[in-house]
Amino acid sequence: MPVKYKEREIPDSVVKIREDIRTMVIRGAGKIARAGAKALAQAAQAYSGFSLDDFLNYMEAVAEYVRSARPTAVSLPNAVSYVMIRLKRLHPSSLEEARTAVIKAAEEFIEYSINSVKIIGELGARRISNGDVIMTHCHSTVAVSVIATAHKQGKVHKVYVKETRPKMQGLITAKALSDEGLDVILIPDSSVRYFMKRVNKVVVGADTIAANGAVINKIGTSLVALAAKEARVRTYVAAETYKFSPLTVIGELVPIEVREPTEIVDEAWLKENPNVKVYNPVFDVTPPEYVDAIITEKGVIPPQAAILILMEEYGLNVSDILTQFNEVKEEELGE
Ligand code: RUB
Repeated sequence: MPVKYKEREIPDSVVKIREDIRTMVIRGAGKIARAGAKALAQAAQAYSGFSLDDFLNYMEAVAEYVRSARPTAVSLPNAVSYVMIRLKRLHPSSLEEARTAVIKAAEEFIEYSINSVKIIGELGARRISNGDVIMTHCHSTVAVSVIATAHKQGKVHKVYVKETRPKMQGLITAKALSDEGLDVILIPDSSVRYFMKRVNKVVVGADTIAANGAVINKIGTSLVALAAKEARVRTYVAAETYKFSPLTVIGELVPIEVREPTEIVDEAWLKENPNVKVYNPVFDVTPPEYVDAIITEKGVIPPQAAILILMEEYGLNVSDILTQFNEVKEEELGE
C-alpha cells in the first residue's frame, strides 16, 4: 500500500528512511540529520509530475513527513529546513531547476555535516591532555571523533563507556573505540559515580542544544555531568551547530521522546504484572552550569554562548523562525 501524507504519495525510498529513523535503525542526531537530507534528495529525484507548483507543494509535504520521524534531535528539522529554505530562496523558474536545487542543497548539507564531525574531533582533541581517562555515554559519532583523534595524538590513557540502557548504544561506542585501538572499559550505568573518581574528562554528544546552553542528550547524560561536577571533572559536549535549536529562542521547550515499555521489560513480564506502569523517556536535559564547553565546528564555546550561534545561523526574527520551523505534531501522522 503506498504511503500518503497530506494527500501526497510518498516514494518508497523516503518511507523507508523515515521508518529507519523512527525505529532507530538509523540513530544518533548527526546520522538522522544526514538521512533526512538524503530523503529529500530522493523525493526530488523520484517526483514524476510535470508542474513546478505541484513539485513545491509535494516537497513541503515530504519535508513535514520526514521532519516528524523522531521528536527530540533538532538536527533532523534543521537539516530539512536547510534544504527547504534554499529551495524557497531560489524562487525557481522551472521544475528541473527546483529539483536540482533540492539535490544540491541536500548533498551540501551532508558534506558539511561529515566535515564538521572531523573538525570537532580535531578541536575537541585539543582539550584532552596527556594521560587523560575519559568517560562517555551512549553512542555519539562526534564524541567518538574527539576521543579517537586525541588517542591518535597519544593522549588518551583509557575510556570508560557506559552501557546506556535500555538500548545499549554504549556497546556500539565500546566497539568503535576499541577498533580504534583504545583501552576501553564497559561499565553499567549505575556505576557512574563509582568510576568518576578515576576519570579526568567527560565527553558526550548532543541531540539538541537550547538557546540557554542546556544540552539535551541520551537519558543519563545529566547524571554523568552531575557526578563529574561533584568530582571536579570537566564535561565537554561535542555538537555541530545544526544541533542548536532555533525554536528555543522563541520559548519552545524541547520535546523529550518517550519510547515503548518493551524496551525495558518484555511483553510477558508486562502481562504478568498488569498493575506496574513503565515509563521510558529516552533523553534528558543537562543544565548549562554542568557543561564546561561545547565543541562545535565553528569553535569551542561556553554553553552560555549558544544564543550567539543561533543568532549567527538564524537571526533573531521571531516571525522568520516561526515560518521556517513549523513543528509537525505526531498526531498529524496518525501514529
Ligand atoms: C543518540 C544520542 C547521541 C546524540 C549525538 O541517541 O543521544 O549522543 O544523538 O550523536 P539515539 P551524534 O541512539 O536514541 O538516537 O554525535 O552521532 O550525532
